[in-house]
Amino acid sequence: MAKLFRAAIMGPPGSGKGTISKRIAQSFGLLYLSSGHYLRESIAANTEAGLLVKSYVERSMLVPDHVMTKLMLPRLEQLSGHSWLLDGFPRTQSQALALNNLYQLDLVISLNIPYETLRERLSDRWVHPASGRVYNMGFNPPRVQGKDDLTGEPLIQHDDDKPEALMSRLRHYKDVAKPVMNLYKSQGVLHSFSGTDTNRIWPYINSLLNTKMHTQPPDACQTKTP
Ligand code: G5P
Ligand code: MG
Repeated sequence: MAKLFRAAIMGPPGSGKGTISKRIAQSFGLLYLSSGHYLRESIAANTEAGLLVKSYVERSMLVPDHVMTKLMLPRLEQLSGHSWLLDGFPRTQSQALALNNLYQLDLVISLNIPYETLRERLSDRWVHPASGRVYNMGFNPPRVQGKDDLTGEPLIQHDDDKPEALMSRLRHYKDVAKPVMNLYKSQGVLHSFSGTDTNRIWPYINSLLNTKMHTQPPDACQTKTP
């Protein structure tokens, strides 16, 4: 049986985690688990836990660690015989340590995207507040302008996606992500990719995965796109 492969992708809001994860899942057959997706599912279920989650996600604030680990870890335990890719989890040191107690990751991809690029992408972002579904007017617009695809309800733009708030969120992301990146760097599994365009970063990630999944060398390096 082929060796199981466990990976995670990290990056600030709007950095392309979801877009790249879908390509990885499709090309390499990894199961893809997105923290944002499970959070939105929990919001849609309208339970007490969902309402709590909503109060954080609506303000683009991090959901508390104990809620996140309870949401993600049992799902992984059900997938013990599978290879997988995590998108958006772990995001804090405490989440990374909780995951690390259960699984040693083979690869962590970190997306390093310039602030100006993120600002442009996120300032074009519209959200369906009840479900947390996100649209981008340039890249993935709703079918009807200003309306959610599933419910037809109006979309809104977050105050947090305005430039001043965005800057502080991105700074916060960096602070919180640093110890997580240090952990994976010390384990030799962290690979960082820099660039402004997902389609230009993708071939480098694709080729790294081809190497890792077929040979799994124990060494680590920092991969930079030009
Ligand atoms: P999410 O759902 O993980 P975010 O805020 O981290 O949400 P998001 O929006 O999902 O990030 P992404 O997945 O990094 O962004 O990027 P994406 O969706 O692929 O691309 C962003 C947009 O840019 C898309 O519209 C895409 O089409 C477009 N795009 C991609 N590439 C390009 C390109 O090359 N060019 C152009 N022009 N456009 C492009 O988390 C949501 C919330 O849940 C909570 C937090 O509150 C978070 O805010 N949360 C957690 N809280 C605590 N701990 C965790 N582990 C949490 N995980 C989620
Ligand atoms: Mg995403």
